[in-house]
Amino acid sequence: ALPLPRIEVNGQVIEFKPVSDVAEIPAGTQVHCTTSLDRLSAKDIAGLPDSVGLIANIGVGVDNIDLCAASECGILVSNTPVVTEDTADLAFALILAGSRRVGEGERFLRSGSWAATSTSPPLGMRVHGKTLGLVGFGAIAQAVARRAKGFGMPVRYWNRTSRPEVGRAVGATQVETLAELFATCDIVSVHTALTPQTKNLIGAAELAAARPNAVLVNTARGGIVDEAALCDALENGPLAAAGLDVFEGEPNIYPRLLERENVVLTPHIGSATGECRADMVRRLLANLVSFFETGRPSDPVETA
Ligand code: 8YV
Repeated sequence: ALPLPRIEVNGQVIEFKPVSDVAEIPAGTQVHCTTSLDRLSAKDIAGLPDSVGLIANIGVGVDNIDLCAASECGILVSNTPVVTEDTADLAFALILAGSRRVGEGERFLRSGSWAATSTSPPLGMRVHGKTLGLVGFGAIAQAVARRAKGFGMPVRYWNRTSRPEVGRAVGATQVETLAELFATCDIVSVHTALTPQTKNLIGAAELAAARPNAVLVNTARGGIVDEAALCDALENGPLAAAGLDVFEGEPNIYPRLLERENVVLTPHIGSATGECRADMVRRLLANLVSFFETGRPSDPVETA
C-alpha cells in the first residue's frame, strides 16, 4: 500500500482503511478530476494522456463525461454520491420560493414598491397539503419525498422501474406516465439523471398536461427540461411558477428565463454547502486512495 499523508478537511482528519487486494498500478498512473462544468467529450477523452487510468468526478451526475468513450479507452470513472440531502434541501427551498413567490416579494420590497405604493405583493400558492410529483425516484427524489411528509403532501413518482418497497417506505405512489404525473400533481420536481434518453424529457406535450397553476422545480440537470417549452408554459399557462437551479447552457442562461418574474433562479447550488462540499472532497480522496491501492475506485460509475 502507498504511504499516505495525513489529510484534513475542514478540521476533520480523513481516515483510510488499509486494503488487502492490492493491485499493481503502473508507476506514473494519473487521475483526471472533473466537476459538472468540465465537459469531457469522446475527443477530449481520446486526447487524455495514456497514463490516465481514472476520471474522478466531483459530483454525483456524470453527464459531463462521455462514458462510452471512457470505457473504450479503458479509463475508469468515479463520482461522489454524497449530495443527496443537500440537493433535496434546495429542491424544497425552490418548491417553497416558487410557490410562495419569495423572489418576487423580495424584489417588490427592495425596489421600494411596497413602501411607495402600500399595495400588497401578488398572492402565491399554498404548499402544505398539495400533491407533489417526482420525476425519477433515486436517492434525491426519495429524500424530497421524506421532506414532503412533514408538509402533509401526498407524493407520486414517475420512474423507469417500479420501486414499490421504497415507495411504501417514503410514502410515495407510482404513476404510469409522465403525462399522468403532470395531470395529477400541483408541484413537479425533477430528479432524474441526464442521459440521451432523458434529454428534453419534459417538453411542450408534458407541460401542456400540467394542472392549472402548477409549479415546476429542477435541481437535476437543465437539459432534461426543454427551456423554450417551459417559458411558453410560464407565459401562457398552465404553469404558475418555476424554481430552477440547473440550466441547459449553464453558466449562460436562456434569456427568456431571465425576463420572467415567476421564475426563481439559483446558480447550480444543490451541493453548495460547506458541509456537503467537504463530504465531496472526502469522498473524492477516498476514491483516489482506493484506486491507487486496489486499481478500483470506491464509487465506480458504470461506463458500458
Ligand atoms: C456539482 C452536481 O457537481 O453532484 C452533482 O451532480 O451537480 C453538483 O454537486 C458541483 O457543483 C460540482 O461541480
